[in-house]
Amino acid sequence: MRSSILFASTLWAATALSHGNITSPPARQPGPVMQQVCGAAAVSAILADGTGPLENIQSNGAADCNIGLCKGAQFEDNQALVQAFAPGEQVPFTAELPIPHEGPCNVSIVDTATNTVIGQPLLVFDSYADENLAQLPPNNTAFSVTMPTNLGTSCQVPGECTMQWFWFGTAAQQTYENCVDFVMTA
Ligand SMILES: *[C@@H]1O[C@H](CO)[C@@H](O)[C@H](O)[C@H]1NC(C)=O
Ligand SMILES: *[C@@H]1O[C@H](CO)[C@@H](O)[C@H](O)[C@H]1NC(C)=O
Ligand SMILES: *[C@@H]1O[C@H](CO)[C@@H](O)[C@H](O)[C@H]1NC(C)=O
Ligand SMILES: [Cu+2]
Repeated sequence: MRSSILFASTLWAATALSHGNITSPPARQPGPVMQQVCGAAAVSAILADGTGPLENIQSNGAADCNIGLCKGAQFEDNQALVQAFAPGEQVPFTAELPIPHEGPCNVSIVDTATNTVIGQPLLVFDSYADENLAQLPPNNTAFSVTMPTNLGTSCQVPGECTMQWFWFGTAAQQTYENCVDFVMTA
């Protein structure tokens, strides 16, 4: 009995804490504007665990709050984090995956006004964060993307585009997102 209670609480801790996020480049954080748009509970959920899935984040239901884009984190709270990348530049990423969940992952450029992907994804893992492997491949936590050379005048204004890391743990049914705000330099 005691051991099953212990087991259950260990499981609970495992599902409640620490799943994964991007550690570099700097990615969007929650802030006061997110609190206005999505409510205090959504901000608290991210502050409680910055590696948790979207499914742990409760929206206030407002039309302007989209937890599915950057976990609801707002550009206005993150203007100091905007990166500048050149066409063709290789951008290295690091991620932490304290609790891996096997599933697809990708990095794509998203038009923030419409929440649509621009062009092709920059990187695709058909199988990412596979907890059944003895060790995760090194490219799960250190990878790089090549910035496209065909964006034209898109993504030159801060906030227009964001680079979103997206991972879905298939069995866990958990979705992870982080957004790196950037501008393309000419
Ligand atoms: C990643 O999670 C950690 C631990 O909760 C948090 O301190 C950090 O701000 C998170 N980073 C991002 C970009 O979400
Ligand atoms: C990224 O992966 C998710 C999960 O499989 C998928 O829903 C989404 O369409 C993918 N994005 C792109 C741009 O391929
Ligand atoms: C990551 O590394 C694994 C193992 O070496 C390889 O099979 C896979 O193609 C790599 N994926 C990407 C997106 O680079
Ligand atoms: Cu998880």
